[in-house]
Amino acid sequence: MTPDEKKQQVARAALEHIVPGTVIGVGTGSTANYFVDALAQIKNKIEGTVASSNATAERLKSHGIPVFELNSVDEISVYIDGADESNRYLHLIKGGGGALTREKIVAAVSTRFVCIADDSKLVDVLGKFPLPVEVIPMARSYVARQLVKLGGQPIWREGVTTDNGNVILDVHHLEIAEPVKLESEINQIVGVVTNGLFAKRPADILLLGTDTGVKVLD
Ligand code: ABF
Repeated sequence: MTPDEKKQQVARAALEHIVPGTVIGVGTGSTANYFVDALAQIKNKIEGTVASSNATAERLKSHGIPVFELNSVDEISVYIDGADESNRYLHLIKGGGGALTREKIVAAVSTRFVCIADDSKLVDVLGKFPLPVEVIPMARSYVARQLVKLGGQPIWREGVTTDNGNVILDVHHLEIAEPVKLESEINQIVGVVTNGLFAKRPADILLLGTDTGVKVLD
């Protein structure tokens, strides 16, 4: 099975986690895109969606699926999104697609977070995938120096502006033994908006696409 076939497989499997008649959160990236396409087939079963990026909002609307502003919604029953890496405890690295801040906000509001990914994303120790950090533009160099002190090698994702008007530093060469601790340490650096570690609020369940079918970790 190709990685894309595995992503499609888990995207379809995620439909079983939808709570009918509610608002659901929808993430960003190629796996989330397959989920949006699958969701279109059952769109009448949900009240609508909140999207974690402008790109996802456009894709949802193109299928005729209602998209609400988060501030007009009281509750999100479930958030479905991909990841760049996950460990066995469902601590994630996210943000390769640049939407980490909105993804973290939607995940925080959602009762349940269902992560969908192909099996190449499961790792023993997080950090091989460079950790994205969203930063207020004027603080970029300062934040980069602080990240070096934490043992990483930050690289500015040049030419990229997030949906929130900020920049991204991708931090290479981190071996993340304590994801919850590092997530808070990076968030303490003045000028950091969010980092791509989803450890304090991990996924509740991980659906992994494999050659032998969908594997469930929770
Ligand atoms: C988002 O999409 C991210 O947080 C992560 O960066 C990415 C995963 O991409 P893909 O599904 O294309 O592998 O959920």
